[in-house]
Amino acid sequence: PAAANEVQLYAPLPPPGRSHAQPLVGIIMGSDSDLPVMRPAAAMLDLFRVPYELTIVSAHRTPDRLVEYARSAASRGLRVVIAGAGGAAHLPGMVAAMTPLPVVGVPVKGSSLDGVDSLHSIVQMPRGVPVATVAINNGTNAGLLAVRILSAGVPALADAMDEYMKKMEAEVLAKVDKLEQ
Ligand code: RP5
Repeated sequence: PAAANEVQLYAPLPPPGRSHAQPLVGIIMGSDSDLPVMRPAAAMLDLFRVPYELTIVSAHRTPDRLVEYARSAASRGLRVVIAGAGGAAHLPGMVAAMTPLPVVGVPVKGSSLDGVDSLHSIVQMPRGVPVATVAINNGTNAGLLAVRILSAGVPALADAMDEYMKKMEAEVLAKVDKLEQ
């Protein structure tokens, strides 16, 4: 029989971008202006049928909400948190400081400094408090990384990731063929 988490992971696909019954991944961002960067993370979770929740938590504008979110994340059943922020991007690091869950950080490019400010704010965590930081504006990779983290205990999800990688390889090889014709 399938493990409970496999059943849950492969539940019928809900409408994209909507919260699910028991989210396994929490996608949070500092502002609604981060949405265009963070929606691709949700799209990847939709693709792999991983239930998630998506909301705004600002480290600076809603500090009490940040504490409540991070402290309750694990007990609410989340297994991974994806946190995106721009500028003085303290959200991913502060979440990582208050939960034992793996945290994936997404540096969001703001209107100045090309997103390097966000990247440095997120990637330069002190020893002992890791944040797995993806490239600037790469919400897609944050979603894929969350799927990979979850797939460590779920063979069906690992198989789905393998399939995704093979498809990606085939797409590139088709381009090579076309170019070399
Ligand atoms: C950060 O400040 C947010 O994550 C966002 O990237 C940036 C700007 O926020 P807004 O002024 O657009 O709300 O906290």
